[in-house]
Amino acid sequence: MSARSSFVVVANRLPVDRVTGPNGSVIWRRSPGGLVTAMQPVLSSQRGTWVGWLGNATQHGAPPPEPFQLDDFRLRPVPLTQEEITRYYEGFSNSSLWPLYHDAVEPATFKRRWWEAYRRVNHRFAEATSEEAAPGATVWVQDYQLQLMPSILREMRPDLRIGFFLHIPFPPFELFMQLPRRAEILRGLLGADLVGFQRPLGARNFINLSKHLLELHTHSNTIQAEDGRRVMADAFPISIDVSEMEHLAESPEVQTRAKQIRAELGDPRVLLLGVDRLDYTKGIERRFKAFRELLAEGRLTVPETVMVQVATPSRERVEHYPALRSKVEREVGRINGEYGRVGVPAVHYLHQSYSRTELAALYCAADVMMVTPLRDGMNLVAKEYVAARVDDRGALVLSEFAGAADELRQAFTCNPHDLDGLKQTLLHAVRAEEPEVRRRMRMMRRYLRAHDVNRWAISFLTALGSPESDRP
Ligand code: GDG
Repeated sequence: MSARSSFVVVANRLPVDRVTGPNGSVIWRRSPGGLVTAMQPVLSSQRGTWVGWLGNATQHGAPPPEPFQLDDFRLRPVPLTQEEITRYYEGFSNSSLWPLYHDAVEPATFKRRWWEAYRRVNHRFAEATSEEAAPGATVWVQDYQLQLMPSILREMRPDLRIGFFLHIPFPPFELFMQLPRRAEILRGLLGADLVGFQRPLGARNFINLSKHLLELHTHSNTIQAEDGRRVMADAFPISIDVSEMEHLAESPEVQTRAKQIRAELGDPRVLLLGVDRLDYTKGIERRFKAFRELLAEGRLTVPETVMVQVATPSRERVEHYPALRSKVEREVGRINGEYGRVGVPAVHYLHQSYSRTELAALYCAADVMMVTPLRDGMNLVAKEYVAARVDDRGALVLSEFAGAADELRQAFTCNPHDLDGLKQTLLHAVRAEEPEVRRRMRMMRRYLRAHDVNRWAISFLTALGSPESDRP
């Protein structure tokens, strides 16, 4: 048995990317991201361990990778077979749970063989965690792929303090009830001491389901589980590393690049920007439709206005995603065909991944940021845009259906299902006078600086009653 940790993070993915070193050797590099930034101080001070899958990066048929050290914490890989990737990850996680938890904006698919793989993989994650966790350790489980893990782990290790955080929305009763194995999922989550959600509504839905589906006694935000334990459910809105984004945005490299981007786009009067994973929950199609109608009505014109849409490749082997890509690309072709000119497209569509620096430069260059998901747990892009606007400029158009709308209250909020309303909001943001834009941005920046991802981690661990929350 290894030297065991008093703090263990468990997530579907390990926070590393595979790069090829000299002579073709494999090197693991820390991948950027808010979650690892938030966990880093606790993981370092507690000699912590992160348990997760290495992604498709491992060689098929190779022996399971050994745990290894990265910076100052330990990584414990959990291997998945190709069949498990198909059934647990692409199947139950991303074709059943993901659409259902996002208001079924695309229909969820259920296959019985997916469930068996989901259960098996959750069990494997629990076993690996049990081996890594010291007596009385705190374990923090992340997200919808691992909802059975808290109860499996509790069965194996009743001494542990277990927290669970759901990054995506938790659906209302009517939707959750469609889920085959709904009671097992709920019991899985109730294995935790604390179940965290992005919004208060998610916590309420969870408490309501515990009461009506499992007939458990609930009081305020606690639930009495079947074994008599008290489980707490509450909202902990996640955030970003605000100062990292501010520093990036202030750097001469990003400032120069932002100017260059605007120049390359022909110095438009209004630059509209969207940055999303290419996912049907993000409302990319609605956004294009609103833009096309505004151009058709002459309320926006090219080249005074141009739109840049970064659509990062995502889940290309999962149902609905290839079809979404085709629809989006057809729409871009249509808009450019009708409203572009030689050398001046109306929409610059980029189906690529970019560096953090390039993203920051895009944020700094954009006059209007469009974040219009049909449903989103939080949406970190909205928060990154605000953090990047160190000049207090830029208007954020934000869907009410993103968790971020609870906090970024000075955004230009919209209902993306209401196309006329969306067009109206977009125009409002484009035409807003500078003092109004600055006032809104200043207030959102002030809020965000006081609510960064560090505070998120500390408040969750404090509510969990974990000694790890007493860190500097
Ligand atoms: C889930 C929930 C919740 C995007 N393109 C590139 C790139 N990104 C980065 C963004 C941002 C992140 O990816 C996307 O985060 P979101 O929050 O917008 O969305 P999901 O991926 O759906 O995340 C969501 C989140 O979990 C956290 O709890 O907010 O609701 O769905 O950070 O900047 N990063 C780089 N290149 C790209 O091309 N480097």
